[in-house]
Amino acid sequence: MADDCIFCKIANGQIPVPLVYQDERVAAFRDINPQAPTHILLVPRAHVTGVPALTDADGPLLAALLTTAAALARQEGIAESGYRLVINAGPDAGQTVDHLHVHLLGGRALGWPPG
Ligand code: DGP
Repeated sequence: MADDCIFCKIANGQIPVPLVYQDERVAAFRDINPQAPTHILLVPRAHVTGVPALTDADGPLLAALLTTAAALARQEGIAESGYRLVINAGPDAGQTVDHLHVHLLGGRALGWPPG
């Protein structure tokens, strides 16, 4: 856990944000600035700065993030209508929090290409 990381604090309960899911590896909570009717962030509970920091050893963590996203999409009722998973990496992609996070977006038609 990184002392100055907001997502570490949320994922580990130091900042009281309602979690929509948690287990030993993954936590999920609603985005503070939702871009769609469903906008959930899934994060590892351990601090990982982002995609560029991933290694082969993170395979099980990535599988857990994606399967949890699929389960939450079913729970949100958007599995059939469709949804998008987004991981922003670096400034051009608009990454603002340096803790790996998967955006789960759905509940409306999402444009392509993204802005
Ligand atoms: P990104 O641009 O991919 O780094 O997305 C970061 C997202 O995190 C952004 O959509 C807003 C969200 N966010 C930032 N701070 C907080 C917070 O304190 N609580 C919650 N729930 N979401 C946050």
